[in-house]
Amino acid sequence: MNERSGVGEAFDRVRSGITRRRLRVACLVVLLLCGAYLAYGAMTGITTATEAGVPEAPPTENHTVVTESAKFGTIIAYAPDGSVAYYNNSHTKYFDVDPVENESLTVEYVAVDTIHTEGPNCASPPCSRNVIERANISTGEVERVLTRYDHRENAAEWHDHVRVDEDHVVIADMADNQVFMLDTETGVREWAWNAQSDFPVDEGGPYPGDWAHINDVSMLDDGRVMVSLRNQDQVVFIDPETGLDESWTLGAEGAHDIQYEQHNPDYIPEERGGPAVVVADSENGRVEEFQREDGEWVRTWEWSDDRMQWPRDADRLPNGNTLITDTNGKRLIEVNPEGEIVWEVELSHPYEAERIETGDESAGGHSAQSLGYESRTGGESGGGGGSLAADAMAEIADVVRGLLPSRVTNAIIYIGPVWMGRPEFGAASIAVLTGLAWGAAETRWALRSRGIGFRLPVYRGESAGEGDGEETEAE
Ligand SMILES: [Ca+2]
Ligand SMILES: [Ca+2]
Ligand SMILES: [Ca+2]
Repeated sequence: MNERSGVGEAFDRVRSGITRRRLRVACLVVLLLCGAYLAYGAMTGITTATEAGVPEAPPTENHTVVTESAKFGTIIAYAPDGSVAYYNNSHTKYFDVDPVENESLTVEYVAVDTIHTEGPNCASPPCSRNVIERANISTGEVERVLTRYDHRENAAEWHDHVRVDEDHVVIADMADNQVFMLDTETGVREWAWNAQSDFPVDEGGPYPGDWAHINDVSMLDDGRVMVSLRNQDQVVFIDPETGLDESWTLGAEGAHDIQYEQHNPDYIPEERGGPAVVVADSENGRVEEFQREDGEWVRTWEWSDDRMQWPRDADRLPNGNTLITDTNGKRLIEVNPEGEIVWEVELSHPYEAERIETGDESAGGHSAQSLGYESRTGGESGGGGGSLAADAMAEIADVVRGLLPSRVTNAIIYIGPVWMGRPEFGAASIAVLTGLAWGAAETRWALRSRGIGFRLPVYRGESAGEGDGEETEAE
């Protein structure tokens, strides 16, 4: 008996030794393959950190300008033939960009510099220096319009502004949860609306750190002011005289089926088929449009494909198409009413785009309803980049994206390497999961060899009392 069981134990040991070795080799091979794939991505991926890395765009009518902000900031303008007409990366981040009226090749933008050294305008770094500047994309000439320092870096950026006239701008001021009109000559604030006067501080983001995250402001032709409170998931309408008009509010706190941490809503008035709002529904990974019907907002259009990840701008163009920045999908696309991508350029992390000579944002565009737009969601974008491996990695990325909360996926891509697209995200996911599984297996083997088993906190049978005998071991 003893001899037999000794042989049996030896056999088990050999068998488990082979199994372990095979598992180790398999894990190592998977990690090496993922590493090779990621290294290839690092070498061949697009990065717009330098002008030389910016890809050409397909030809289109008019100039296209786009800003970027993440690890580095850029403003890039494409000529109609698709060549890069202008490039600048001297600020830390670039956000809003608007055409300048009556100057077809000049744009006005908001950019931010992070100040790391103590100075007269920054007592305890890091601080933010928000600037408004104008750039002539044909001559390259840059003119500073306004500089404003803020005492902190986090959630102190200006993400949008509107020019009212030659001496006045309206600012979306994230640091103080307000929008205000500023006389750029005198520096005097002439009007302000603060979100704290209408919204409870226990809703939205953490107060006072990044509570409302006001990321967009628009001046409507009828005199109202439209404001995007990202962290409240709401687009609100303000009458400068009487304040918030709650009956017009689009979305609700936490109502993520309507919109989830949206960016860049554009208002389309009645004379162009509205009232409607076209908006980037960022955390839901889609762009959408709502039409005002009988005092309610009704969704009339939504668009996404399997690549779209954290879009942050959507402009309805006068030609009927929609220009979309897909930040973590790393591209700028133009979609037609049938839902087809008709123009596309790869970028590192686009924030906002303008097709200049077509008016600011959706100024010349008509509503999705009046243009007969067809909704489309979850369509194929053409895989990960053509190759079989890229397509397979992109498929795996989609599975992982489906399992993780969108905010987690977006945070990983935002802080991840700039070349990390959808296929690379898939490869990195496999590597992390393999590493975790391997680590867990090694830990378990090491404990077992020391005679330490471990129990799951769930036991089969009716009694879990001591001496019951049946141990459920973690497998
Ligand atoms: Ca603007
Ligand atoms: Ca827009
Ligand atoms: Ca835009």
